[in-house]
Amino acid sequence: MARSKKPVVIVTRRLPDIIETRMMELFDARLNVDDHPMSRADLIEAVQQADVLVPTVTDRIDAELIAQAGPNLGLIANFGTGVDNIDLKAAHERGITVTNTPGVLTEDTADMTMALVLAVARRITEGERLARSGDWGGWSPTNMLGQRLWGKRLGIIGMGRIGQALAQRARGFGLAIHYHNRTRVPEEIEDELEAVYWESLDQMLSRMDIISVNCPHTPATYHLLNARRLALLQPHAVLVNTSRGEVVDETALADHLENGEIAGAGLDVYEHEPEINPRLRALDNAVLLPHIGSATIEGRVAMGEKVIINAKTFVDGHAPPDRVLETMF
Ligand code: 8YV
Repeated sequence: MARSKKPVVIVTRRLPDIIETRMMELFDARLNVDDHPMSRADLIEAVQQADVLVPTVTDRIDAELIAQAGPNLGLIANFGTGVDNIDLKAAHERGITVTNTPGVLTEDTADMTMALVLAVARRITEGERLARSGDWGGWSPTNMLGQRLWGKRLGIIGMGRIGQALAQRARGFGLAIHYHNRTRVPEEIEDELEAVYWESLDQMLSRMDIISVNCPHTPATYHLLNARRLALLQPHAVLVNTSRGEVVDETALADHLENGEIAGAGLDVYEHEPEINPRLRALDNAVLLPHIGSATIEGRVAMGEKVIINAKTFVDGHAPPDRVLETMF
């Protein structure tokens, strides 16, 4: 069969209509109509047929898969900012360009992080469950007391775009901003956010009231918050993670929450998605969301637009704007 003249773009999940329509105009776009995560066999077929593959966080694009890529696969245009689902080294060794969608989900993810801080500190979901249960005995001065945010210390692990957007919001809630990052951010940003830099993550952990994980998942950040580091947190501390589950040792976190060694956790991401550790699911002091940190209509469309720009630029023979280099992570 003659190959279509338009480049074959295989999209592993359903995207907003407006994005799919535009993709079909521009490319020979093949959509995964049932929207289930692709099976390994389907992914192998996809990398063999595609000129451009558009995966999401639910697709594992590892070295073994990349080794089976067909001769035409030139671009992996990830629908997402985090690229821990892709073996960058294997892709680059094979001459495959990788792009992502940075910047357009910053504000939404920062909003959701702040929402989780509030939900845990002020016991919002617990209160909602009580209100719905029919068991609420009426107002009492000691009912469902949470923690005041105003005047507390927020420690942000990873002061990139999302960390900074979170800091801006948190300042409005009267939180003092502290952070740990691979490298110190420029002085003007520190000044604007009145942010205190901690070179030692361990020291920062032991001094904070709230900790937010906003760094990418890389080999260096895998289980960054392990049992030893979680033990440094104060008993009233709240931990929030909207980054990647793998950054926190989930079993150790469940131990700490069960034993009251920290006050609560707000999680949007998990080590083995879509499975959520049943021990976490059983806890009242854990607020659990199903990886929806960036899930807004506007955000998803903007992500799709970035994918289209990256793919179109690439197939037209130019360097796409959001190239991901191995050195970035
Ligand atoms: C996305 C995310 O929803 O972009 C990311 O890195 O974690 C999410 O907000 C998802 O990854 C899309 O693939």
